Amino acid sequence: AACSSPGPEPRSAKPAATQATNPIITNIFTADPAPIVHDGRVYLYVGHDEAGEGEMFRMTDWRVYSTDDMKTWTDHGVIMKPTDFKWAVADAWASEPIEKDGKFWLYTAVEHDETDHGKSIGVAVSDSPTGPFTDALGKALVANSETDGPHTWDDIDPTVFEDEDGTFWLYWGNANLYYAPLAADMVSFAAPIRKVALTHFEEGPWLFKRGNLYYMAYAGIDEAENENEQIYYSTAPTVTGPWTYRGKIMGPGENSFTIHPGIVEFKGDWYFFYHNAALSIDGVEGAMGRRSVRAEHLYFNEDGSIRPITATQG
Ligand code: FUB
Repeated sequence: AACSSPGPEPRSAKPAATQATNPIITNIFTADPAPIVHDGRVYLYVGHDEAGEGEMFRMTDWRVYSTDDMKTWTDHGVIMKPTDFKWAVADAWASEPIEKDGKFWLYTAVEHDETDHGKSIGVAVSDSPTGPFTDALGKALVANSETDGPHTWDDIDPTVFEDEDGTFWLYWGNANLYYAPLAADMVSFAAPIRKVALTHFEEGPWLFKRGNLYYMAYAGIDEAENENEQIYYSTAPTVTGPWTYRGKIMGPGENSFTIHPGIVEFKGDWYFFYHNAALSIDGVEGAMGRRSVRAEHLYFNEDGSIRPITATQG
């Protein structure tokens, strides 16, 4: 995710000229949206949900779509599969790309081939935002970041961000939120991995900056309120904190245990990408492992807080 200026003042309730239509992709099930802006277009990276009945997730590839108006989307197809990493066996879980010096680096969560590793983070690279992406390292960038971690899937959901000083930062995690600065080669760390606790944090961090404020949006659980994930956020004066909890951005995704944020500024408007499981395709109903990616406008208040967002129906 990128640094950005504060942008225009919040708008009235009047719909903006660029209105996203939901769900964005209606012919397949998609999840874990990761939008970036490049050369006047939004490139939207998603996982592809194909779970059958009784299956939690089956995700065998990542795909990219792009638009220049937030209305008409071009399908660029499959850009990579987990098995393109020789050391991985399955699970195209949440991923996020970033551009550096004309190359596109994709940080991904996959199932490692050694069962005791569980989920690990790989890094792939391409000369184009639409791929194809190839393994940049030949092994996992992160595996077992904590030998006594909470479970085997704590190394998932990477979010990557370029700070004003040119340092790239990776945050990731489930239950625990880990972070470290990337080295100039983008495939190693420049400092040891650290950990930070954020209110309600569960998974799916998305790091971005607006003006002087760093934002971490994430999926979290507040069991007193709902058993499903909701989107919360915290803000900080630096990329490493200290983080202040600021509240909820969006409630639970319809029909879905998970919800996953992706936030981007495009042509002066801010957009919040997420998924729910409200879409049915040819009589196949949405489910935990059959989700659909969507987007809404996002507005900031003068104090930098984010106005709560309600999912559009349909
Ligand atoms: O799509 C698989 C997992 O579900 C992601 O990694 C999490 O963020 C949740 O959306």
